[in-house]
Amino acid sequence: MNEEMSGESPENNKHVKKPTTMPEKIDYVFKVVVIGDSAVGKTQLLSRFTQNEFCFDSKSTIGVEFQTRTITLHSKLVKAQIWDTAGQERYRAVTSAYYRGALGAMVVYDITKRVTFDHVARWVEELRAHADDSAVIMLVGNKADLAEDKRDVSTEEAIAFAETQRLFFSEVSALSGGNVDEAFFRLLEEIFSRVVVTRKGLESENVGTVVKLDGSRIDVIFGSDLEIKKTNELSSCSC
Ligand SMILES: Nc1nc2c(ncn2[C@@H]2O[C@H](COP(=O)(O)OP(=O)(O)OP(=O)(O)O)[C@@H](O)[C@H]2O)c(=O)[nH]1
Ligand SMILES: [Mg+2]
Repeated sequence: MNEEMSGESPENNKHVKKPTTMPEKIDYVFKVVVIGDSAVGKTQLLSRFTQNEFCFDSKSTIGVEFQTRTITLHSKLVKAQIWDTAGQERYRAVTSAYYRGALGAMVVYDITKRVTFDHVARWVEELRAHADDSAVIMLVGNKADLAEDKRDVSTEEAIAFAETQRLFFSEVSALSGGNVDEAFFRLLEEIFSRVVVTRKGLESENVGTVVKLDGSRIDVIFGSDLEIKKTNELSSCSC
């Protein structure tokens, strides 16, 4: 008997179970931090990657925020937890807590502002001082949509710098979305192979103690000195 014939609708029939949404089973949580000078486009890169959105009137970030996107890598569900903080010096009193537990980092500069590229070495230094040695680092030149008229840092120079510092490199545009997914996926793939594949190899060889990094082990920062917002649960636009 179908619903129309019986006169019963799922709402007035107590015995009809409402469909429940099964919580997704996350296999791994990867924390990635995004750093770089103010106004290079860090927040908009996160918005583009996690929500496919862009805001022209983006406000400077104050404190710390994170956004997440769940992706599938090698048949595993990976939650990328991407952390964003202020590039402005006066808001940056939180360094070690921010870097704690990060498996990857994006160091962002603006290809139209030379000074933001000149500061990359300092950002990498800070990262290496605070983050785990095995963290995967990617240098990201943002605002590639402005490359034709306003470029101030050549791709060749950035590649040469990335090579000397052993960083992955990508030029992207948060505005157009060009290369954004590719850059994040490349970083997350590399984390996956370093953290998951390497550790599995070690497990199978029985070398040392291997901690499986899974959904139950998230290094989330809590502290009274930090202002932390999970932005993608607040509003659809980060402006
Ligand atoms: N043309 C262009 N503008 C961009 C791009 N990404 C960001 N912007 C603009 O650059 C400005 C700064 O972007 P934000 O994402 O707020 O920069 P931020 O690095 O997070 O800055 P802080 O939070 O101060 O550290 C905003 O006006 C954005 O609209 C891009 O890919 N292309
Ligand atoms: Mg910001």
